[in-house]
Amino acid sequence: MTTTSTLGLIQQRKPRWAMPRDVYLSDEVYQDDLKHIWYATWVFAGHTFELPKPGSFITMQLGDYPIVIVRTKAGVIKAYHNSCKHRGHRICTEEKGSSAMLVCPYHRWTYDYDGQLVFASSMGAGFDPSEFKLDEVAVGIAASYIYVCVADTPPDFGTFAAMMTPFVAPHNPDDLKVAHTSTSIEEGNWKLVFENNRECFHCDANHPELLRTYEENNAVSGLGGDDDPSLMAFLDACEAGGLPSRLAIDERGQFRMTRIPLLNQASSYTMDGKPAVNRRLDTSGVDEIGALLYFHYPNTWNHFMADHALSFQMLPLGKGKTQLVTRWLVPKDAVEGVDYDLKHLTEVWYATNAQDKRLVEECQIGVSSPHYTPGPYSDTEENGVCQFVDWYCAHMTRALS
Ligand code: 3BY
Ligand code: FES
Ligand code: FE
Repeated sequence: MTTTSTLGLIQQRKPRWAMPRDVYLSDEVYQDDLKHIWYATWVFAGHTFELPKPGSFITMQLGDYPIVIVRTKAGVIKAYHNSCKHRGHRICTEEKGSSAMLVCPYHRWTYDYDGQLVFASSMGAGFDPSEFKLDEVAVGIAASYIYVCVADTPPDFGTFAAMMTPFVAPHNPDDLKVAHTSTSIEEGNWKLVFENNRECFHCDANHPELLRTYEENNAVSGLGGDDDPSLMAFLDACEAGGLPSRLAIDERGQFRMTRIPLLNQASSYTMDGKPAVNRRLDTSGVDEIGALLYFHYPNTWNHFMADHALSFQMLPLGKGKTQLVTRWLVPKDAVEGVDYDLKHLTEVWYATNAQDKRLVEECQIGVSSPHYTPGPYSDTEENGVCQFVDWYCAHMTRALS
């Protein structure tokens, strides 16, 4: 008998083979993904520098949960369920901004940034505002990265923060700003988006702009043979300059840090390989520091180069629809048009993202065919995809058993 439960589908998957069709298509799997991954683990929400002062806020939609993230009067970053305690209207409806209080647009219930209801008109005697405090969402912060978790009892954040911070901190993440953001809606399941990201097997055929500077070689990402002498010399030089660089990976595979050299002495993901910004993020004094790569499942991958950084944030909008937000990060005192040119900075990843969006969408169409059957992974080029799928299957098996 064919089983269609999430666990049954996962058990059907052969090691080092793509996953069965319904893992991407079924409502039940999507609900299980939300419940056991998106609502149970830490999700990247934005950067601390996007909340520059008390009163700053950003909002996000995490599955069915609208969330608002604020910087309080005391300067602390907090997150709340963005749903009014009166009749449920979303309190904060803008993507980002700044205001003295959180005022619900429906009937003007007003909350301070500590979540206290401080104004509600015409509620009569006996109404006690202290009973209508906003509900907090857990926040974890590491090296400018704000993560949120809507679980009642969030899993440990400290292990990730302790592994990630030494890698990212030398790039001075607290002194960055967002130079540019792009939001793309991809008609594909979120797992297809991450699978696509975790291999460069598709790069030769699809990413001419990226391949000017990005080395399509598994030996550099800690997923293939690791003893290439020039790679070792690169890693040694970076580490001697105080930049942790050698592969570090979570014991369950949910997050990973590693540094790679860029191609042809390039220092940035630009069309000419030259820096896009006339500043350095790091103070290592090492000429070529390549790119620090970090991912955290289920929703972010990141690149830190000498002159700028890129953060990618994925959020599911439905079982076959995913939002991808790309942020280009530059030193906060860099001035557009003077210290960097926006086109030079963004053109490679604009092209790459558009190419990847197409790949994901075509993959969703192909996987949706009743005729689709999973195929085997390359034993040299798709170790990263396999690592993601192994993590996913192991995580879901633990959660559902
Ligand atoms: O998309 C990424 O982040 C990685 C780097 C280049 C292509 N891909 C494997
Ligand atoms: Fe927010 Fe009425 S629903 S004030
Ligand atoms: Fe790609």
